[in-house]
Amino acid sequence: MQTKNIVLVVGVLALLGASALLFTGEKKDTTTGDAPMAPVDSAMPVMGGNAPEMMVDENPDAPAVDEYTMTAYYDEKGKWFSLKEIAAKKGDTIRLSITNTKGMHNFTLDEYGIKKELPLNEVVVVEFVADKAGEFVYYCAMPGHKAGGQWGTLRVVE
Ligand SMILES: [Cu+2]
Repeated sequence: MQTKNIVLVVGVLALLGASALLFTGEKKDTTTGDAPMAPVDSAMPVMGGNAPEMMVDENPDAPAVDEYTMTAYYDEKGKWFSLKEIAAKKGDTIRLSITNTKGMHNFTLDEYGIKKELPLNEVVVVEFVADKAGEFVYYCAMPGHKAGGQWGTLRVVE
């Protein structure tokens, strides 16, 4: 997520730079005319209107590393993962840092062949490439924990 944002910011900065150059070029061309102020006013809204459109197209298929942090625990109401949903684009790397703060738990994601024990008060990093599209349920395979609420949805879109 952070990587995506940085890429976006860099893209916007590059865009602003390009717009400035473009703007300077137009200004030079039009100053040879009779009314130098008029082109400046008319050019402004056009620049503003173009920027958001181009931001959407910024690296749409670039793979990213999605980092998440969650805890595994239980309370009087059930057993839980603090994160109920993870969304990714196919091909993204998902890096989950999980800390078991109470009880005995594991992180299981059958479709990706993942089953990691979560020792108490240790950060366990689960990292994999989301190379299968669809909706998958990650859960704790300790008896009764999934039924007690300890599961979430991994949503991978094409
Ligand atoms: Cu559990």
